[in-house]
Amino acid sequence: VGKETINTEIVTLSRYLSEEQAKHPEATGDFTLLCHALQFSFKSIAYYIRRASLINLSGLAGSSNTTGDDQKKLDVIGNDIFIAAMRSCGRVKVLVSEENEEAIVFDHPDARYAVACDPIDGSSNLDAGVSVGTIFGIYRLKEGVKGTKEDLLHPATDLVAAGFTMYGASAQLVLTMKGGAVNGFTMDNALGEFILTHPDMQMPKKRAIYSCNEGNSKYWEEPVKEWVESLKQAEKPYSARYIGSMVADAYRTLLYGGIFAYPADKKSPKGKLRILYECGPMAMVFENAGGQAVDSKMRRMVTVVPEHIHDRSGIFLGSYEEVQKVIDIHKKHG
Ligand code: AHM
Ligand code: MG
Repeated sequence: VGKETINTEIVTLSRYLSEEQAKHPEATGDFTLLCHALQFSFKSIAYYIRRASLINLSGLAGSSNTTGDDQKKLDVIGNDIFIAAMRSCGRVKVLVSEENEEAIVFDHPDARYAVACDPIDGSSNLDAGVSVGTIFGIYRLKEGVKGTKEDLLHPATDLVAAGFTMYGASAQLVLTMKGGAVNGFTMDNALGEFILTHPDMQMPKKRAIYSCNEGNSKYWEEPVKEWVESLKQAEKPYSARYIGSMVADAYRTLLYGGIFAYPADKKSPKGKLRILYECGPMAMVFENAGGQAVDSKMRRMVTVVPEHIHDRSGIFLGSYEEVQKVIDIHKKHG
């Protein structure tokens, strides 16, 4: 009879965090606590998204977010869950969320961290059951700072940790620390734990897949047009894959290789995606997994400093060689 082999040495996210903390004798445990609060918010958001159609959360909440997009009920709930988790862990002083125009400052005098997040990215896809996710970046505050939104106006090279979740067939968590590996966890619903299923993710150096909203091509600058055309005219033409949900497009790109792009264009000269809680954290993940990420000026995305907390940028991220092609074509155009 089929004897199931049971792995009794599972690495849960909690175990992983404890082991990481143990590697740093100077650590106070604050960061670990903050990550536990993050984990709880991911689990809750995943749960509510699954339940959404059942408990009739889909539909408009009747308010708009900072950019005037229609705000869905789940956006509001996801944001509230995230804010509550960050406040209650007591380790976060400032929080910037896509859903709040102003930074949220918590009254925790000893807190040493600042967090940027998009609680439910890709939410326009929610009612169609397409994968959405949470993107986050964590900064350690400089000694003695008061805690204001200016404390987040730093490049992603200053992030101590970053990552994203994708609430798909199962909830996935991709997490990386400064200068460290990229680790992928999968939510085991029966255990209620994120399990380390993709240790030390290294993305393929190249792959013939491109992912962008080609409906915008009319507005693209010449180098971008030339680049996409070259992919389509390649000896073996590239495959197009575009979900329209950054976490899902990025997750596929990380696993299979290829490139995801949302360039700045004539209609949106600053791009669409946000530096602090979309481009920056994703760029850190991709670089740590062996890929590249640049903005529309071909600067390393992780070095770009936002002037305002909700600033946007063009972005190209993916396999090392695929992004290099974009850089080379832009260089040629000067
Ligand atoms: P959101 O933060 O309002 O959800 O918007 C971000 C999303 C990304 O997930 C996705 O990559 C992009 O917007 C899709 O934009 P478009 O519909 O213009 O292709
Ligand atoms: Mg978003």
